Amino acid sequence: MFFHHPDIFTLEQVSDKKLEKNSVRNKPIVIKQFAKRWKASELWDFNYLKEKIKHFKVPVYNNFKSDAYTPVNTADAYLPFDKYIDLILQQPEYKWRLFLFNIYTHAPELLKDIDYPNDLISPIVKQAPMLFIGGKGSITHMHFDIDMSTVLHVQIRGRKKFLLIGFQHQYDIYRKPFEVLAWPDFSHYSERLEELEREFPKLKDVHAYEVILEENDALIMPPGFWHHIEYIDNSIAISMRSINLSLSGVLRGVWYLTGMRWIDTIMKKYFPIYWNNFKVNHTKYFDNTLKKKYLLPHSRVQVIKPSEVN
Ligand SMILES: O=C(O)CCC(=O)C(=O)O
Repeated sequence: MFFHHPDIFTLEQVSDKKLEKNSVRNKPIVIKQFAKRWKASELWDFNYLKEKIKHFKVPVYNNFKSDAYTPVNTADAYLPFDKYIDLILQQPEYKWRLFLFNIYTHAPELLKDIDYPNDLISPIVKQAPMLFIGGKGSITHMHFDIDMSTVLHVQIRGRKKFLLIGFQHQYDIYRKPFEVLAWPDFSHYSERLEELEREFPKLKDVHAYEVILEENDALIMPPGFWHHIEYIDNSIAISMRSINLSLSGVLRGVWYLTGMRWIDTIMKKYFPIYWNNFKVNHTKYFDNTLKKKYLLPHSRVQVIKPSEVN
């Protein structure tokens, strides 16, 4: 993999309109100390969020990569928010994530602590400011956002490391057919790069960006950008999105959100082995070794998922 740096701006440079909207197209952009003006920057911590969200049941996800049997878009568990936060605070090894929690719908009181940055990405989907929380060591596996929108990700507490790869590399990173995910597990990729490239040789052609987002920093991800995220600390972040209004963006977004996801959901539910093997056989650049690794036997033996093992 070839590593590049994103463009880095200060808030002043952004306010001076030095950041042209067009430059958001193909390269990730970091804006240092972006959220400094937000009330959230001062107010948000785990206790404050506990007071606001209380025991509302939230979807949480573990660090296991999804497999042939993982239902599409389903959380690994549902917990009362305050209990989930206590687990993060009391157990340093608790690596579970709260993913895509919509504060507009479920905690609108928090909206007064943030601003919609319409001058940066527009039109912003006002109804979709999403909260992301996770314990130190949590991992959000490599994926791209299914709606092909531009995403502004704002880090409020803690730090996170992002590995970012343009959509055009979808086959070089071995995208799973009919999914927004990739076959390789990029967990702790920095320490395992050679091993990863040996197993998945096309990764050698990939141009990637690495970003460490610190408190108050914001990251703009262009439409379709693949992202893999490692939580360096306990973390609180929020993301906002603007729909990609280009014709290809709209067509892709609609197909992915409706057709592709629907087909994948049904096939995974009723024919998981057949569907997995279909995907393996239709993954571009899979050699025989990789096929062997991921093909599942058509046996009647009951398979126990890693998440079911105590
Ligand atoms: O921060 C995370 O864990 C996930 C963020 C993400 O996937 C997104 O903003 O689209």
